[in-house]
Amino acid sequence: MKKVITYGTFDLLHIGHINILRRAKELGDYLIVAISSDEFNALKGKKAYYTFEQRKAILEAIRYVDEVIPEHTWEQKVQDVVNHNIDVFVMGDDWEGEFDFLKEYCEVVYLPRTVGISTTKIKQDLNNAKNG
Ligand code: C2G
Repeated sequence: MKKVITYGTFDLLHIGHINILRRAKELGDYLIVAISSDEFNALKGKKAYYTFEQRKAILEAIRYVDEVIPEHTWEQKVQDVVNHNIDVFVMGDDWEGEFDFLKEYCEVVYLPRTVGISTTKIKQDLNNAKNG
């Protein structure tokens, strides 16, 4: 069984998230998603709209996702790849090159981001609509 892992906040789930999850799953047979905890989000300078538990439940409902684990630190990736016998690590190409150190342990794939959508854009558009 070819195991794939990807990481992220996945807040306000949108088509960009679905596209990367679908393509990540296509690279293997089993997809693990490591979702940033609320505390780790704070480290990333992010405040998610949905709590970790809500984001976890939403991702677990997606057909491409087989397992969801928490992401607590930047440093846990090597341990995750080893502990879960991961074959392929996937991230959007906004992270191009950032995780090449994992190439010692598994394949590292950066996939093109979906253009024109982001959680930040959703929040901005909703805010603009509200303010007219
Ligand atoms: N993504 C995408 N297209 C978009 C928006 C996001 O392909 N329009 C991808 C990102 O490249 C990332 C994943 O969706 O691979 C999750 O994005 P975020 O929730 O923004 O995650 P991020 O804050 O980048 O967290 O340790 C890694 C970090 O936890 C990554």
